[in-house]
Amino acid sequence: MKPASNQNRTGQTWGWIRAVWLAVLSITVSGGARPARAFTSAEADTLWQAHTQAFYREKDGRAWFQETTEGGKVSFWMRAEQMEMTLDAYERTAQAQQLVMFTNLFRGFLADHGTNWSHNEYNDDLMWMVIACTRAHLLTGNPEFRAVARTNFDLCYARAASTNLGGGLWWKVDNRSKNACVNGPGAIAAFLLGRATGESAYFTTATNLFLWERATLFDPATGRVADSINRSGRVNRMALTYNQGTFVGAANLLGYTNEARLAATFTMNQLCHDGYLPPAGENGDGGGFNGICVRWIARFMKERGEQAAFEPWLQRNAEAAWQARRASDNLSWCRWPQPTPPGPRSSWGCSSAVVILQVVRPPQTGRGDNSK
Ligand code: 7K2
Repeated sequence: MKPASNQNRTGQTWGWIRAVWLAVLSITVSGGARPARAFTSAEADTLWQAHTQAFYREKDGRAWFQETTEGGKVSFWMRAEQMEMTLDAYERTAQAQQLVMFTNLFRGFLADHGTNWSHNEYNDDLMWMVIACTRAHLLTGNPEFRAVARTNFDLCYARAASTNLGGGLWWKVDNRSKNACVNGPGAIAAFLLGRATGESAYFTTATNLFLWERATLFDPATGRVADSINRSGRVNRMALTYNQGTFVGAANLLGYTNEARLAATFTMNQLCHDGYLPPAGENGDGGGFNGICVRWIARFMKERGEQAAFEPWLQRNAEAAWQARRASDNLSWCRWPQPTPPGPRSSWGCSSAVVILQVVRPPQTGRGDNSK
């Protein structure tokens, strides 16, 4: 028979091993409810600066984003959305330089696409740029931004709104389908123009577009936002993060908090794998979907005090986006937690990581604020 003390010691040793093992397991399995390491606001600066260095170009006060690290100029809607990314950075840092960049991007955009965008047959494209310009107006008071936003919202709405299928906006001028990607942004654009102009008709339009999307594309049982409905009434149920995001954004602005929470929860629980937002193809339209998604979910979370439900998840993604950057130029692609590979990268594909670091605040460590 072994002495009791020996048994005790063995028992203690196993107890320790078990405790350490459980701790490791809980960190791994908890899905990072508390990330092991906390990204900082200096790191948000770094990702922003890396994107600027790789893609932002300016000549004679007119700026654009390169399409890739090799060159080119990014197309209409990806350009509009990277202008929104610039506003996200400004909203976090309040650096006047970022508004100068936005103004140069605005001038560059008008130089390439004019002040009337009716030549573009995609109604969603116009709505994205209206949102960018109206946000910029609300931040600066510059009437030029509002004037262009208003003209183009009005002409887009006039050609896209119809009573077919109960209301809503057609996606394209061929009037074949009504898609979440124009109706969510359309509702947001109308709401922001309501704020920018003080005209109540824009708020009414925003509400009508949102209520049509809720009735037609949203599933209140699950929070799923379907991609589109075609002109024969057939719904494409595919759920994409950017559509979830703009639905949450419109719902939040208009005060439909339950709908916003449902759609955000669906995104977190049904579209993510291991908590990570789905990796999109970085060169197509999808490269920036998660940035759009997170921009509106984070705003909803902050404005409605929903941090307990969504912040650990958003911070886990932001940390992964930071960790996924590559050492050579600090660019981070849209497929975190996988590391960014070497080779040419697209500005749009590298924008989601920048956005998430701007709109999600760093975890508060309890040992003082590590956010600088
Ligand atoms: O089919 C639509 C939409 O419903 C769907 O969610 C996405 C998926 O694809 C298009 S929207 C993307 C368009 C954005 N405006 C410019 C167009 O060239 C582009 O197709 O990706």
